[in-house]
Amino acid sequence: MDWFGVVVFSAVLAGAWSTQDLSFPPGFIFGAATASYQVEGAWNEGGKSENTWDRYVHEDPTRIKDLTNGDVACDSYHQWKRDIEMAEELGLQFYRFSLSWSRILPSGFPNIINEEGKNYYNNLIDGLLEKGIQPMVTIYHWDLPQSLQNLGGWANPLIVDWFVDYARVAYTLFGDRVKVWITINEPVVFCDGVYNSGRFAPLIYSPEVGAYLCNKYALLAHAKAWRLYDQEFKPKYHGKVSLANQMVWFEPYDSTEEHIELAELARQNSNGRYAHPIYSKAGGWPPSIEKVLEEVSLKRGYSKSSLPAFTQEEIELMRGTYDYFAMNYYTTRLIRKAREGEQFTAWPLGDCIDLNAIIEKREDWPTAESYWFYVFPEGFRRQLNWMKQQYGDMEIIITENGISTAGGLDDQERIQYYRDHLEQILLAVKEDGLNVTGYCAWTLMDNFEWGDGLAVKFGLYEVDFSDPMRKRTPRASARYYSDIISSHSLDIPIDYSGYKDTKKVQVV
Ligand code: PNW
Repeated sequence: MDWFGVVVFSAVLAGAWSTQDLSFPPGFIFGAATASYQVEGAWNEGGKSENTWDRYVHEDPTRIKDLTNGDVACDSYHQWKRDIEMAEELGLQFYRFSLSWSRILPSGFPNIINEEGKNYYNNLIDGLLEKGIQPMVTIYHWDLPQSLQNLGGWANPLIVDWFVDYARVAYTLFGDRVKVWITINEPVVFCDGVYNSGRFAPLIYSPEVGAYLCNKYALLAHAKAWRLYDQEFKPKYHGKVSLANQMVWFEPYDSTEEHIELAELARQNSNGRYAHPIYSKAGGWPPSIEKVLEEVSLKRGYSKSSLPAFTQEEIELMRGTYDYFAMNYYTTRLIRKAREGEQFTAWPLGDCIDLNAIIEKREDWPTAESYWFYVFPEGFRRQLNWMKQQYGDMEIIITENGISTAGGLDDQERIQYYRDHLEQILLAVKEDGLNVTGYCAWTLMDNFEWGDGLAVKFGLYEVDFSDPMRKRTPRASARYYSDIISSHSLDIPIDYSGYKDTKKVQVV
C-alpha cells in the first residue's frame, strides 16, 4: 500500500470505529425475550402441574397490584403461531423464551416427561427455525414446580441435582435445535429479591439465611448444568450455555472515599455474589463480601457467616462455567451510608441492611412505570466496563433490557430508552473495546409483570387482555426496533409519533 493508500485505509478504519458511526458491528444480533409464567397461561392445561407462581397468585389475589394473575396471561400456549409471526415482523434474529419446569416435568422430577409440554416447545422451536429465527432458551425463569418448593426449593442443597436432571431433559429434547442456552434467569431476583422481602413466590422471608442458601445452590445448579452440557452435549451440538444475571449498577452518593468504597461493595454484593464464583479468575465469593458478611453474622450472634462457605471442590466446580456472559440491565441506584435510626427497605431494589446502606435515585433520573425503575443509560456502559475490569474479556450478550410504561401505542419513552441504551452499547463496543455480540429487548409483548400484574407494560407489542384471543398490536417502538434491526444501525429517525395517527385513520 502506498502512503495515500495507508492514509485512506486508516481514515476508513478510524471512521468505522468512531462514535459518529452508529452502525452495529457485523454479526451483532437482535432479539426479544419472554418467560413462561409471564406469557404462556394454560396454567392447569396440557398436563402442566402447579408451580410456585400459580400457588402464590391463587392463595391471595391481593398479592398482585391489579388483582390479576398468569392463569391465561398472553395465552401463548395457544397463540404461539402469532408469537412467531411477531418475531418475524420485527425481523428478530433470535427469540428468547423460557421453559416451564412443571409443564415439562409435572412431578418436578424426570420420572414423567409430559408429551403435551414437549410438543408445545417443539412446535415453537421448529416454527421459529422455519422463519430463520434462532431460539435462545432459558431453562428456569422463576416458576418452580410446587412439589419441589414443598421440599424446600432453592434453600435445599438437593435442588442442585433436581435442576441438573431437568436440564438434562431440556438438552436431550431440544439440544439438537437450540444452540444458545441460559440455565437460570436472575438468581439475584428469586434469592435476594424473594427472601429479603418476603414478597413474591414462594413467599418466604429469611433475609439472613435463606437468601444466601438460595444464592449458593442456584450457582452450583448452574455450574453442574453447564458441565453436563459441556461434557455430554457440546461435542455433538456445539452450543453455548450461560447464566443470566440482573446487573443493577451502583453509583456512589458523592465523591467521598467512603461512598466510592461503599458503591463498590454494593456492586460486589448484588452482582459479584452471582458472578464472581463463575467468571473471576480466582473463583469463590467476592472476598470483600465474604469479609463483611462474616462480621455482620457474628455480630448478630450466629456461630459463623450466614454466607455459606464453598469447599475447594465447589469453587473449582463453578469457576469458568460459562461460554458467554448473559447480562440483563435495566436500572441504576445511588448508594450512601445509613444515618442513625434510618429504616431499611429490602435489598436489592431497596436498601442494604448488611452494608448499613441506603439506596436513592439522582434527581434527574426519570422514573418508569415500575416502582423500582429509574432510568440512567450511562449506568449500562459503566456496568459493562466493570465486568471487563473484574472478569476480563469475554463475549457478552445483553439478554434483557427495556422499560415499563402505563400503556398506549405511541410509546415515545420506550423508543427513547431503547435508543439511549443501544447507544451505550455502541460506545462500550467501539470506544471501550467490549465484546458485546447481541441484544435482546424485554419484552416481545405486554405480559404478567410479577407483582405488578398486567398493569405495567414492557411490550414492543400491546396485548389486549380483555380479548379472548389476546390480540397483539405493534407499538411505535416495535416499528422503531424493527427499523434498527433492518438498518443494523441507530442512525435512523427517532420520531415515530406519526404512527399513532396512522393507526387512528385505519381504525376509522
Ligand atoms: C426482570 N431490578 O426482572 C425479569 O427477568 C423479567 O421476568 C421481568 O419481567 C423484567 O425484568 C422486568 O421487570 C427484574 O431490580 C427484576 O432492577 C428486578 C430488577 C430488574 C428486572
